[in-house]
Amino acid sequence: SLQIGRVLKVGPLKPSLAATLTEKYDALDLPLGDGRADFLGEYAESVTAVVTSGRTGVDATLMTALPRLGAIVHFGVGYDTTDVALAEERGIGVSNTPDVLTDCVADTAVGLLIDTLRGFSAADRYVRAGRWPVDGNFPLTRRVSGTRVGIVGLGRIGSAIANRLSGFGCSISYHNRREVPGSVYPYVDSVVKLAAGVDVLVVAAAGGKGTEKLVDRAALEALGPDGYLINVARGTVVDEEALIELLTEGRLAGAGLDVFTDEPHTPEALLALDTVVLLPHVASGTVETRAAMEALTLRNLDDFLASGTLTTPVVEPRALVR
Ligand code: 8YV
Repeated sequence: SLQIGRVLKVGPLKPSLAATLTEKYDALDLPLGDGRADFLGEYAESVTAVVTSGRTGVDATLMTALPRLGAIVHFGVGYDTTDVALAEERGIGVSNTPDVLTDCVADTAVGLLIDTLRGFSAADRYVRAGRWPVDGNFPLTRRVSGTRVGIVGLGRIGSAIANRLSGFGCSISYHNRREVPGSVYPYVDSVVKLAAGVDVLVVAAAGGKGTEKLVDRAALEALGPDGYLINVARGTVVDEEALIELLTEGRLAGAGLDVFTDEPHTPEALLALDTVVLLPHVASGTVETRAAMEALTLRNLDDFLASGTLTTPVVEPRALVR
């Protein structure tokens, strides 16, 4: 007889998604910490699909503990917390939720850029602290329209950011793993060179081992005391220690950050800096986009359970695991 196997939830998920997985798919929650070994002893053999998010993912240890696993379905476009190389080796399919969040993430990048250069969050704090009548006009800030912007990672999201900023009369250039064929924007073959020629560097590259500290100390130094860094990708793509040091010493003008290396923790040193705008990883966080991400997550799961394929695969499932 055909045995579909179990769906396993790994890590915290959007509550409505978690509820649907429980009610419609009889999915189980992987316990955190202590109960995990006992749970795996009982259920590991039956699990064929995992639903997780970029926050948690499936590492080599968990993947190895699930011998019949056929698909890892991610809520989110990023999947750097999952060992994709091992999944590929084992024929385990991996999916994400591309496209549906591109607009909101690009909107956030532009909003964060404007906030950082114009100091809106700092100005808001100024008003709330009652300083306007006491200290007078807020200090002058930096013009956004017409600035030179370098995009690190000209994928779906990077391109959407570039298109939006073109509307602000910004001159756009980019760095990418490889030159993007047909792109109207000039390609620069290193991050350091890109940083040296722009006012603002916007990070929109995928996370993971291949991009760790891609924006390194040398790139941040090249950006310089009048330069700004905006990051809506992953904290790991930037040398965070160097970033903090340069911001603290005034060797970078400012930064707008939606992502950090150790979320949900944010480095203490950044909290005191008025030149920095800090967001709690909200770029895709609208009602509309999160609903679309949820629907696409479930479509991937349905496809896998029905036919062993994925709707939006980053790794195609090789074996039909039932
Ligand atoms: C989060 C994101 O994943 O899609 C991504 O890669 O970083 C975000 O959309 C989302 O909050 C789910 O964890």
